[in-house]
Amino acid sequence: MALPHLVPPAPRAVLKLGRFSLALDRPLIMGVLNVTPDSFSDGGRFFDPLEAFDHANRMIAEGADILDIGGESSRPGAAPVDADEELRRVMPVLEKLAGLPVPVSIDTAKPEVMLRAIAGGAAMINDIFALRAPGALDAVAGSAAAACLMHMQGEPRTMQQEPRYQDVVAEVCEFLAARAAAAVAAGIDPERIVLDPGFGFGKLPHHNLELVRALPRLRSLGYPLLAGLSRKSLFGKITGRMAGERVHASAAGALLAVQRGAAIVRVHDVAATRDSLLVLRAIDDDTFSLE
Ligand code: HH2
Repeated sequence: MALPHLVPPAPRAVLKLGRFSLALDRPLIMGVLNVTPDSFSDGGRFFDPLEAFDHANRMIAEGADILDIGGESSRPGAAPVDADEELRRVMPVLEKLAGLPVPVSIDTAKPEVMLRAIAGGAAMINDIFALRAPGALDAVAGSAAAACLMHMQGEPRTMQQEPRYQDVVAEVCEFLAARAAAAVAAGIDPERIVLDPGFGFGKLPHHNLELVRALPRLRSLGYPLLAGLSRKSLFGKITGRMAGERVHASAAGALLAVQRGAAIVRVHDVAATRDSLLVLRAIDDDTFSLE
């Protein structure tokens, strides 16, 4: 399949998210805040809104540029959650965080949740279904919120059973280009769109590796890329470690994704990621000040 853009466009200067505008001249760190009992690596730890608030402040102090609150786990086999329950989990935390100087993203695929979250101050909607639910495009288009459009083959319950691709990179490119076009056609400002290949979402380990290698090609679609590799099972396969012990592998993964063109890394371990990205910057940018 011919790619829609063959020549990489000039890198975009900023990402607009609600009332925020973040410069893209350095990689951004999105800190994960799962307000769920069952997320794959931190389920139950921040279910209490006060615990969630403390963790959010810790991540900001460690260098998070964006916080991503999720009220429903997308791990294979996770129990689905209805919109009322998702709102019950997410809204009290959003209310406490909306006044902070860091944009808050809500990880949801439900238009009802999107609308309430945006009204409550969310600056970004991070949708693993890429705004495919009926009403989702309009929910975001009627606002100033940014949108992260992610690729997934299948749906979370069954996505890891037998993912198949002829050419994983071409298929992910084609999907993301089509979703970005649908978002722009619905009225979402291109400066508010982020694309994500969806590591681990209907992908075998070798598919994930191919997609990391192909980040420069995905970048040629013309939108900032988000990479969500943190603590994922790919690193379990590579290192033999459990989810909570994948900090070092995840920091390496974030670094390598940024080197290949990711603009945002979605991570659980903000301090480790920040340090690894600072080392990269010190080496790559000879104006980086060590004084
Ligand atoms: N990964 C997860 C959830 N949301 N969103 C984007 N854009 N990209 C990702 O790679 C991504 C995502 C899965 O991680 P986590 O939130 O820690 O787990 P769970 O879905 O079990 O809550």
